[in-house]
This record gives sequence, structure tokens and C-alpha cells, in this order.
Amino acid sequence: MAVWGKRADMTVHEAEPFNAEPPAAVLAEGSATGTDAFFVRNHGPVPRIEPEQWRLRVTGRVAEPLVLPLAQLRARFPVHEIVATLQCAGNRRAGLMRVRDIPGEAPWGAGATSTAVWTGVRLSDVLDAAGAARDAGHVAFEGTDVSPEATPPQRFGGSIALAAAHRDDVLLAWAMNGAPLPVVHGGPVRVVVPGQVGARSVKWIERITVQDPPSDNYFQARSYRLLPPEADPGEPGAGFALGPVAVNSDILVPDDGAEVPAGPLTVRGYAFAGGDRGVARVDVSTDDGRTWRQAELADPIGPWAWRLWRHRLDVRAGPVEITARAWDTAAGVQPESQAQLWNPKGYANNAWARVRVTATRVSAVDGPGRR
Ligand SMILES: Nc1nc2c(c(=O)[nH]1)N[C@H]1C(S)=C(S)[C@@H](COP(=O)(O)O)O[C@H]1N2
Ligand SMILES: [Mo]
Repeated sequence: MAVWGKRADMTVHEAEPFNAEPPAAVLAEGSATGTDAFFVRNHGPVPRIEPEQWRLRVTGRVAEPLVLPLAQLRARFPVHEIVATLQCAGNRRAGLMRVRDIPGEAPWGAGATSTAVWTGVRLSDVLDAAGAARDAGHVAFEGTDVSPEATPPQRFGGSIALAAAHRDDVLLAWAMNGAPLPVVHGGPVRVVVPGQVGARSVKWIERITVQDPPSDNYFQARSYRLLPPEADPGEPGAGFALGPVAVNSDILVPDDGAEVPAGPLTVRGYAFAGGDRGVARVDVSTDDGRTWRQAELADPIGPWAWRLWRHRLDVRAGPVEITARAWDTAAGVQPESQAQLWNPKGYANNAWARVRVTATRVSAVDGPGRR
């Protein structure tokens, strides 16, 4: 059944809190993801906020604390629009789980990432209006939703460095793909921090605090950290907080395990690089990386968006393993092995994409018995 305005064919990892990803092939349909297909990652119940009741509080190391109703936020600052990909740190976790179990975490496939047009105001303009201290260290965000994952339960929050918060394209967004931001995506207003793991794009934003240390919120201090393989996931401050997304790609078409007709086969996927990096190239191999061919990248739709890619292969009957890897503009490349990336929370799997398909003969002449 369709919920939260999503397609009926979403893979729902959890109904409550609602966590769902679209079928991989749907993401390949266009560079911007339809709102009804955009993945959802929640850590607690979706809060219901009346837009008229909503207030944004800006506090901490500011000359003038602000309390902004939605109408004022919209009227007082220039409107800004970006196309940005959100990618959950748990995207592609299922691959890591095949290496070693990761209890209590959802087995996200290729679809914990999506791309949309976001409209709002620049966080930087709001920080300037509040007279935020220029020498502060971090900007902390707090949402309305209370997550039972923390003990005791805590509102979802996180932080980014002040320098990152002043980047032109960090938004307080109230619209997604040209329509009011849906409740499940953080409506009335969310943060969009392009290029960083999805967790920093805090939904249902209510409070922004300018401060020196990073946020001590559970989702910054304990969760969304990359731990060494043997670390205890409950240990506070272990590992490091995830920020910019490392270069990644996945194959969206064909599906892993699919049967395809022998002959021409178009492989399709996405590639994404966070931080200041862009996607430079995507390579495809059918011999486990001994040789590679370059895939065709779709035109860029913005500096913060993924690049869809395609590559035409000619496959012979039998099993075929298709591998893909993306390079970023700093010559970073996806690592080969998921085993080497395994970490206790299952984050940041950017190993080579792999799908195995079986190609079957189609013509009558080449039918069974003539192998
Ligand atoms: N308030 C709040 N913000 C949140 C979350 C949340 O659970 N609560 N989840 C975060 C995570 S982990 C991700 S990946 C993105 C997902 O955004 P989406 O649900 O709009 O796809 O929202 C982030 N912002
Ligand atoms: Mo996430």
C-alpha cells in the first residue's frame, strides 16, 4: 500500500519509523528523482507541524538571536534553488552485510540516494542576519522529531563546520521539485547540505545554534561515525563523524540476478562524489576489473547532483558479472573490496558496483541443444 505519497513498489525497510527506497530501475529513469520515488530515512515518528505554528530559532554565538516564522523566512531573504543529491551514509549497506552481519541496521540497496530540486533561502544569509560569530567552530541543527534510538530518546540533530555552513548552496528549504516540502521529507522546512552525508540535512529544522564544538547530539556524537572494524558501536566518540560523501556509483539496470537476452545490453547507473569533488569518469568491466571501458555520462545537471551513466555491452550466453567504478575530479576512485570497507554501523560502502546476470540465447536457430 502506498504511504506518505510514495510509489507502491518502494522497498519498505521499516514501516515505523518509515524507511523506504525506490526500485533501482526507477532511479535510472531521470536525473531528477520524482518526489514519489525519493528515498526516505527516518529515525523516529514523523512530526506533524502546522506551517503557521512553525518557528526557526537561531541562537548561540550570535549578536541577535532570531525567531523566524515561515512567512518571515520567505520574505526576508533571497530565494535560492539548487539541484542536489542526498545520499544516506547507509546507502549500499546490504553489500557490507554480506561480508559480516550488521545487527539493527536496515539493508539498504542502491536506492538510499536520490536527487531533487530544492528551493529555500541560504543558511548563510540567515546566519549573517543573526550576526553569527565569524570565528565560531560549528553550526548545530536540531529537528522536531524524537528518536528512540538514543537513550534517553532525543531529537534528531547534527552539525557542520561554520565554513561549510557559509557555503552558498547550503539551504533552508521549503520546497522540493517545485512543490511544498512534503511532511515526510521534513516539511515545512529542512536543511539541505549538498555533498555531505544525508544525516546532516536535518528535517523539521527548529533550532540552529552557532557554537564552537560539533553538536553533542546522538546522531553526530555517537551515530553516523565511521568506526574501526573492531570498535563497539555504542562507544561515545569512537571513530570519526561522517561529512563529505566519498566517490560512489552503483548499477541500477539490469538488476542483480536478472536474466537478460544475449546480445546488446545497456547497463545504467549513477555516480556521485561529495565535498568539492565531481564525477570525472565511470568505467565498466565484464572481466572483474582486468579491463575497463568508459561509460557515457549524462550531462551535468548541477555541481551537487549525481551523474547518471550508461554503457552498451554485447553479452554472450551464460553468466556475466558486470562491474563499475567511478573516479572523482581529485583522482579518487572506488575501492574494489567491500570486505575491506566493513564497519560496525555499515556506513559509506563505496566499493565497486557489481551485478551478476545470466544471458540467454533468444533466436530459434541458437535454441537449446546448440550450445
Ligand atoms: N529530523 C530529522 N532529520 C533527518 C533524519 C531524521 O531522522 N530526522 N534523517 C537523516 C538522514 S540519516 C538522511 S539520509 C536524510 C534523508 O532524507 P529524506 O528522508 O528526505 O530522504 O535525512 C536526514 N535528516
Ligand atoms: Mo542517512
